[in-house]
Amino acid sequence: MPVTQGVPMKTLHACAFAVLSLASVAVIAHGDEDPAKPRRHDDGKVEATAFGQEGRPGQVVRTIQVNMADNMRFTPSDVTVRKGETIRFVVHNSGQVLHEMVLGTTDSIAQHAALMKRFPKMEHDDANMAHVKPSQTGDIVWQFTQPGEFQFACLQPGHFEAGMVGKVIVK
Ligand SMILES: [Cu+2]
Repeated sequence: MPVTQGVPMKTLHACAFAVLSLASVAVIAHGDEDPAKPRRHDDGKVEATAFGQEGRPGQVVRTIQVNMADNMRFTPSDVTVRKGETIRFVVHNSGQVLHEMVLGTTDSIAQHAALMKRFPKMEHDDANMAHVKPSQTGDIVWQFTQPGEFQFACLQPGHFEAGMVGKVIVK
């Protein structure tokens, strides 16, 4: 993991600051990750957020299949879970272009979308997102620890603006 002044480049803000402060920072083009490679869970790296935290694969209680398509829609675009549940989202891309599912709060998604607009090649890969190439499937294991209404969105250029956004209600 790239480190800037001792701060893991993990959060959106740290990431943005790193991009702003290090002109020469090596950025991995969005979508270069191998979606077939499962993310390795590391309890030591789990960070609590306002919309929950990376889930433990062994605690998954439910799998939710989500499809992403070139009409800039998620299906379903609305999911409801219970507080505390660890969900595995199995995210399929049935389109011809790269799509991604990024979980967040309404604010964090809007901020992230604005950053992606400014820095389209910004490295961004975290437990709350899955970048999925055409015809492939990725996954996100997430524990919803907070009640409320959250979002998932595709932050590929233009996709969020075209309405590629969904809602998670945590009861
Ligand atoms: Cu998309």
